[in-house]
Amino acid sequence: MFEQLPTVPTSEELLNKSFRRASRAIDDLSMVQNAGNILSDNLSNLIRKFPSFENMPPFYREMADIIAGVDRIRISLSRLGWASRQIRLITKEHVAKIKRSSASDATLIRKSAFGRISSVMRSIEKDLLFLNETRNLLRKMPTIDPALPTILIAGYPNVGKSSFIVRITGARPEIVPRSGLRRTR
Ligand SMILES: Nc1nc2c(ncn2[C@@H]2O[C@H](COP(=O)(O)OP(=O)(O)OP(=O)(O)O)[C@@H](O)[C@H]2O)c(=O)[nH]1
Ligand SMILES: [Mg+2]
Repeated sequence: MFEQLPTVPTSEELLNKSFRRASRAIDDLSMVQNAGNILSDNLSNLIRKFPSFENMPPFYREMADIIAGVDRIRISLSRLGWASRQIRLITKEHVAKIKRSSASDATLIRKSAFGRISSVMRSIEKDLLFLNETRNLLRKMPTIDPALPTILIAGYPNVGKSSFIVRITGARPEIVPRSGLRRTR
């Protein structure tokens, strides 16, 4: 379910990548356009890679809710969407300004665009970090096929759950004798 989630880059990584690529452009106008497009596209792609919690089986939605909080994930994703749209607007606005300006002013306008884009990216820094942590946790979740019956073995520590699974299946879980008073796992 969550195995395909890509790593979520940091604000700085995204900014470095887009400004580095933009610096190869032939003029200020293309620099602004390239940096803006790369960033807003990267952000919308990230949002799309996260699954829709509405339509997923309840097992996964509840696991995600326990692990990270579905509402918190939704809020962070919507802030990424806001940032993507904001960067698109800044880009459009500054590209229009450059078209109307002289070559010497173009560089100043480009710098102002980069400054505003950077501050938008800084404002979603925590959301990107949170989504990356969430992604790392979600990827470790067990995959369960809803088409197959699922059996859950639950019980107090050290009562023989793993031993039972060994007897009835080919699985090899860890079996260790333990005092009932000490919870190590
Ligand atoms: N006497 C006796 N010991 C058992 C039985 N089943 C398991 N044990 C022993 O009890 C200990 C704990 O067994 P586990 O299968 O690891 O128990 P568990 O419920 O998986 O334990 P946790 O995973 O720590 O919660 C091991 O030393 C087993 O050898 C049983 O039927 N009789
Ligand atoms: Mg066990």
